[in-house]
Amino acid sequence: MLPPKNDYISLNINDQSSTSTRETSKSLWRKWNQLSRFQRTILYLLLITMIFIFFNILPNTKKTKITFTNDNTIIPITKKQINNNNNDDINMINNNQVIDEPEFQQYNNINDIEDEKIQDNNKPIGIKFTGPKNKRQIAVVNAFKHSWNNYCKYAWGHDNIKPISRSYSDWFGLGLTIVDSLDTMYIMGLNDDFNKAKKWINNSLIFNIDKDVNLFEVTIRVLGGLLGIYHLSGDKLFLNKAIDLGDRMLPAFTTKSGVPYSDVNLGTKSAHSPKWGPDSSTSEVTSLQLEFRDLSRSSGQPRFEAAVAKVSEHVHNLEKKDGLVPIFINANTGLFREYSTITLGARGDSYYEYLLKQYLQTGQKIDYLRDDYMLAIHGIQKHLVKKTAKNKYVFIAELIGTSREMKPKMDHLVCYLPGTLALGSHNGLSDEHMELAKELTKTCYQTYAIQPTFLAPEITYFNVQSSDDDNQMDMYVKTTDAHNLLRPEFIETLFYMWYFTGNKTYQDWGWQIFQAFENYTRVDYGYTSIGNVRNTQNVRPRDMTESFWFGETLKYLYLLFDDERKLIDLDKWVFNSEGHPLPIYDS
Ligand code: DMJ
Repeated sequence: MLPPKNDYISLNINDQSSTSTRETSKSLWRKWNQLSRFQRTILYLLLITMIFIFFNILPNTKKTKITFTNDNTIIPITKKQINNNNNDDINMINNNQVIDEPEFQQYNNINDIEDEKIQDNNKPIGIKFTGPKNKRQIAVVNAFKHSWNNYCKYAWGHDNIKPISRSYSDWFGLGLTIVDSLDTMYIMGLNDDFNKAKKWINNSLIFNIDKDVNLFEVTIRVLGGLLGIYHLSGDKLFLNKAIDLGDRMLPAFTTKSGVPYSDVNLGTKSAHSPKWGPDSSTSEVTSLQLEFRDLSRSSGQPRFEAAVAKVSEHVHNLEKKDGLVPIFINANTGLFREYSTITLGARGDSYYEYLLKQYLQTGQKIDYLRDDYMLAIHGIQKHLVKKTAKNKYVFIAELIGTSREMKPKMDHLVCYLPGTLALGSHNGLSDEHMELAKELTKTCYQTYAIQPTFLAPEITYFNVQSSDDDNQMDMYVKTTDAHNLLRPEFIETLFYMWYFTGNKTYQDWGWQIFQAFENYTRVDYGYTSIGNVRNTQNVRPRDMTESFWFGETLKYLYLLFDDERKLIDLDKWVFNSEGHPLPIYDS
């Protein structure tokens, strides 16, 4: 008889439970009915508020991204905000039918990218800028507007404006001026202009074109430009374009040595040496790393970083002259062209710059980059640092060809070096580097100040032999080198020197040079390169505005006149060789 007993007990319990539940609900219902209408309304409102909080606020606070305002105040962007933007971006890209690569399709789900980025980066993204703060910055913005408005009118979509003939020129056919200008406009707070440019990027920047381009130039200007503005604005459109471009450039690295060819066809994805010879330039193959690494870190796709890290490691293992490199390297053999010139100018310059900047970009964790940089600066001090006979101006000479004969000549391009030295010194590498930086800054300033236009020539020669002639000049310029292309290097250096020392003299020097640009390069329809800095009566305008005027020269001027030195935090960002800021990672 046991089973029935068990059944009974079981039923009894359930019955008790349901009875008690019924009793409880009855009593709750009774209590509810006893409430006044006012009390019930309050409870309804409370319930609605709790439901709202549950569905709208809690899910978004789980994943927030950190962003910095121009005051460096941290404000969170919710994932919902990001996703709203992303949907627009995806639609725009689909309309353009850019998504045609298998790798690229992996990014159709933008939420995946967001999750990835939140997990492994947490880098500053989506900074807001509020425009010029003082008269000098306003003057620079006005110069930018004068150049840009005329570009929009007469050269829209082309690489460069020709501001005298009111026409344009094309180099790669990639709208270089637009891409190089994006982050400058963003930093200057020129929002309408920026949005107009962004639309063009979305609708008209197409990489599937059967055209050879220079790997280095497109990397620093276009890839760097897209990544820089991606990080500043947080807009995925730019990252997606960058991934497409990166994949089109990767075939350049499929050489025996891994050292890339100089030229690549973005449409056919085939690569080759330059037309003029079998070699690539050393600075070019070693100045792709910041951009390709950032592309990998931002997209979560390691192939870009893998390709460029291999080049850096390869060059690291090559024999050098006290850390100094010849300016040509063969992509097939992977060897330097023996006895080619050693210079910190054309074809050598950014090899040294990217050793330091890669080291900083990767959180100062890759020792060989720092060691190669330190060795190179030591080599520069040993072999290339010279002084003029009269005023003892310090400059960086070149070692020419087979004989490695010293040539007392310095390209304007070398004037980036003091800024780089100051950056290294700020990061604890050497106080001595800062002393050299200060000396070189003075010399570069003189290359401007001694010219009647107050503009530096492309190349300056130096007198190192003492002479009895009291009129002997420290510096002189050859007729063929007397042009000025609106280059940025010295303004870039002044920005770093101002940023790290707070010495206003550097700002004042920049202001003098800016006024010289105003006086001698400003024309009715923009700013032009000139052929002769030595003659105020006839500077021989060349009818050309290079894209680095927008991307670098004017940007660095604007940053130089940032009295608070807060716009871009150099402990969080590193500028690529074309002035585009990329985030610093932990490793
Ligand atoms: C720019 O394209 C870059 O700064 C590059 O590193 C050197 N040449 C020009 C500016 O002079």
